Amino acid sequence: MVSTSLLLCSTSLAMILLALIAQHSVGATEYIVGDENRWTTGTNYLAWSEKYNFTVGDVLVFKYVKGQHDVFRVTEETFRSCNSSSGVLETHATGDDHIALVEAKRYWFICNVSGHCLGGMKFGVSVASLVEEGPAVPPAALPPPAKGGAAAAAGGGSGLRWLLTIGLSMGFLNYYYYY
Ligand SMILES: [Cu+2]
Repeated sequence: MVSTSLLLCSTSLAMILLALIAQHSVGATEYIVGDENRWTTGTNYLAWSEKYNFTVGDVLVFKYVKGQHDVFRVTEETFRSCNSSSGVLETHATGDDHIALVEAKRYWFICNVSGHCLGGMKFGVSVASLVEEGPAVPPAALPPPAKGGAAAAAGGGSGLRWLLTIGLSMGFLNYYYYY
């Protein structure tokens, strides 16, 4: 009885750890802009953008009827003015546009169909680096602070490897002690 509950307990812990690892190592979450409303007029995209915490590697997916809308990634100034005569960084118009958030910074988007930006088809997102959004590990278990961006990213990686090692060790211990 005791050994069975021990087994269940440590197995669940190992599974939780592995789930954490999977979630963080995959990294790229796809977000449908506007959720079920998708990319269209009459949706509050400011409210939508505040529902999620975006991290580097995530992807925004703009879904709409091709020709009815488009997607312009713009500067903050153009986002605010809705005047796309300048400040346009990239444009998309397929109706199924996937835009990867590759840098930790703010991204700004508008629809450039006449009147749509002023009507509310515009939003910005703050994209956090992977290090700031690291796994929920007690401070003592984290590797020592690394210097610089690249080194910090590598530090996050070794934290995940540490978790993986613990998870796998628990699996092996279970195997040897209870079978
Ligand atoms: Cu539009």
